[in-house]
Amino acid sequence: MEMSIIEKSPKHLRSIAEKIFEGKRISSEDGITLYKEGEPGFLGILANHVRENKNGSYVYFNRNLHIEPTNLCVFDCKFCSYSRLLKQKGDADSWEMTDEQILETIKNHNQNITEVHIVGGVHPKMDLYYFANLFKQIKSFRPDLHIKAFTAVEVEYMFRKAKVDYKKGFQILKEHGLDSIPGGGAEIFDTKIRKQICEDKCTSEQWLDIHETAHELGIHSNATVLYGHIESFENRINHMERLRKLQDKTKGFNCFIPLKFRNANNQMSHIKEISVIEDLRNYAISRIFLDNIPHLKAYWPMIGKSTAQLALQFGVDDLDGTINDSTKIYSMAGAEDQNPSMNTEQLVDLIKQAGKIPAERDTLYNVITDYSKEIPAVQG
Ligand code: V47
Ligand code: SF4
Repeated sequence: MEMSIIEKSPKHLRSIAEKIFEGKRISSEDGITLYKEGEPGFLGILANHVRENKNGSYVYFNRNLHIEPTNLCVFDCKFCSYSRLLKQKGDADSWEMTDEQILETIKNHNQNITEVHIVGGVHPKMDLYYFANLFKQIKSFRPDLHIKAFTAVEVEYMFRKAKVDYKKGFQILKEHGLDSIPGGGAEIFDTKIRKQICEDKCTSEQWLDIHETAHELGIHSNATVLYGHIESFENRINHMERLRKLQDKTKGFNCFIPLKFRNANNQMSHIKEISVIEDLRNYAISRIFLDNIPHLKAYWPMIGKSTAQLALQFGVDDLDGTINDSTKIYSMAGAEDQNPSMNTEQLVDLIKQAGKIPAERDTLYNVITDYSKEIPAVQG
């Protein structure tokens, strides 16, 4: 069956498939050909081959808590449904958490979480020393809790305001407890597209420089792409090519997360969302192209649980976490699930139904529970 799909493909597609089966890197041109011509069945076989080599049949997840300190933002990204401009401060749908509220949220949360993920709008008062102090307080009562915080966009603003360079800024945050940074804010690196969808925030070069500096200091990170709006296949491949090049140098990216553009309640609502088939093809090509990034994540609060489950056949090996608070980024952008939450039992079932092996991980992919080896008491 597998061979027949590959064998009956045109010669130029078969030669790309051969490279992949031989463990060779595909070129940007190959990547564009796959986007233009690769059928889902063909791409699924190749992506699954790559994921089996890297991660076997494991599908990873973690127990995490998302905190979004504010949705007030100095920037005005056209695709963003979540942020509110400063003039909307005080409106019913804008919020600002105090440091006490953030600390209380963590203290009151289920103690078996291993990670807190802190991202939000870029508040005009966003202060490096304030957050450094907050991290210190978090670590004082949960020293083992991994703090994954601030996209490159937030970091660029915060360090610029504090008048420190990226290295110094990260050194300060790290000393106070920052462990890693998430992958947001990358959007699309192409300058022309970036200008149309998010012209006022950090540039692509700054995003890449910030991640490079973090990696040099031993701070791991993730990378994202925002796809399915006005970008071309060439733009997507160019985006991944720049990430692949940086990863060759630093090896600091843990995971790649394609983020599907959702069109509700934003300035790009006139753009139609792409199909699930296109999502699956995109996961597969990302897995094949980014041969040096160990993991590929389907972020289920954004894409939905069913598509995330399907994506496990298209190279995905990570489903983020058992989010049982509410991240609002996607519910406000039109995701089906308005209160995204899944407990461990539901996540484990979803993975098993897809014929894969669930594994709870920490942020750095050390396995905490391998579900092929034991049946632990399931906790919520
Ligand atoms: O940078 C905003 C995206 C990102 C929309 O590192 C949208 O583990 C689709 O990066 N449609 C922030 N996407 C979230 C993010 C993230 C999420 C989960 C895990 C990790 C990780 C990172 O959300 C933004 C932007 O690309 N976004 N609006 C929208 N309408
Ligand atoms: Fe602000 Fe981030 Fe929304 Fe852009 S995507 S407007 S930086 S919250």
